Amino acid sequence: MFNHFQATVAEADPLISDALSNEKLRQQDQIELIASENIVSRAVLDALGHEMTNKTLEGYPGNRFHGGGKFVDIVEQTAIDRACQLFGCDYANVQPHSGSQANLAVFFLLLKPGDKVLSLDLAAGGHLSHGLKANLSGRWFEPHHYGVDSQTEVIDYDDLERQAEVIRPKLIIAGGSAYPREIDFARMGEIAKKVGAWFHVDMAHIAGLVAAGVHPSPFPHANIVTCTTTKTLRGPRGGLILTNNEDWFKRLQSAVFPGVQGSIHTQVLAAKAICLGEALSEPFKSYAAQVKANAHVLSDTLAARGIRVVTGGTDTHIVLLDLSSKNLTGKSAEAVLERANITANKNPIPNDSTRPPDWVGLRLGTGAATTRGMGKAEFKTLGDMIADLIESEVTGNTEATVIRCQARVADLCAAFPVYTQIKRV
Ligand code: DSN
Repeated sequence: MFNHFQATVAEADPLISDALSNEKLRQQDQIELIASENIVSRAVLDALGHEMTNKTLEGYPGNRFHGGGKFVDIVEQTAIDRACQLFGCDYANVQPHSGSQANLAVFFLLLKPGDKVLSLDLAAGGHLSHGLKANLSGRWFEPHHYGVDSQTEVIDYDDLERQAEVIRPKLIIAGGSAYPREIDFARMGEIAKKVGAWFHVDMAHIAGLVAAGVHPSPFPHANIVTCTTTKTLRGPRGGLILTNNEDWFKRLQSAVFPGVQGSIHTQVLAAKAICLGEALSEPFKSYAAQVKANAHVLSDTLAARGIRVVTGGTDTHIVLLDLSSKNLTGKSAEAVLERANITANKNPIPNDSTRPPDWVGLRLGTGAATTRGMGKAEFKTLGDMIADLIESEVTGNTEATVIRCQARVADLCAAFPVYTQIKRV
């Protein structure tokens, strides 16, 4: 007889069980180069599947709307303390269900509908939750965007300053999803101060690099900082909000709950606490340094093979390719890489089309494959394979290259397994 407490997914729901098993195999068999992905530790995975998921709680540690929260209080307080220690700030809210929710809470805290926001243009590497017209942030507030210099493709801070002086935004946002270079947080903080704006840094992609000290910190320049715990921080899906402003923090607590969220994802808080603890460790510092070193190798290899790297390189885990001179779209490059079991994503580059199928950018990131243990030699191999695959797509003669790369990827995946070796039936 079916036992609610004992039946495994395979017994309870074969359809979903198959999808889960196949996803696990996919992760073992493909090399993940999507810049927003990573591979969490076994400890983080265990926490995500823990019975703590059954607990409903609203409010904050020691001040809840439901009983029975004493163990979740330990988890949440630990996550808060570790986040503050890791990023060198005084206050952290660890409850946001995602980076976009964290950003929404910041908007709710600091803005009134119709207020002006100045953020990085999406095609220049910004994020949809920073004022894209199709997103609530762009509908309820007045979005303005700064871009990058047409030659260097790096943020033109003088131009940003001129724009800020004319627009007089209430909030200036730094950060995004596909900006591969270090951001001058000090300069942006000065510009915000000069025009009377608050300065918000969304460090979602680079949080792990900041945590490890291999990328400058937004503190003390930013008034408020958000991030996901997912990407280079290598934790569960979710967000954080950090600040040094005590007055704001009290209001921020209510901006998150009940402002934009209800009850917390208790088991995710446990996973966040674990990943933040991991990020405080020495091995994580070495990991983050390797992520950057691998990105340099990947970028240099592709550039040497005649593929244009946006901004001419990278200071982070992101390598953004411009395929326009190859007459290829990011979509077609993504597809040929996937046939060879290398996963990446099409992305806009500065001044790209607004239509995703026409984008000429391909975004690569080194976070996940570095977690598997791949180093410079493997990223040189990957760079050469990607160049070969792109060239084969240009000539329209992909078959032999795809087959050769599939074999090489299989060797690499076997040499750098994820979790334990997966049993195949
Ligand atoms: N913003 C999306 C990305 O960077 O891929 C998801 O986090």
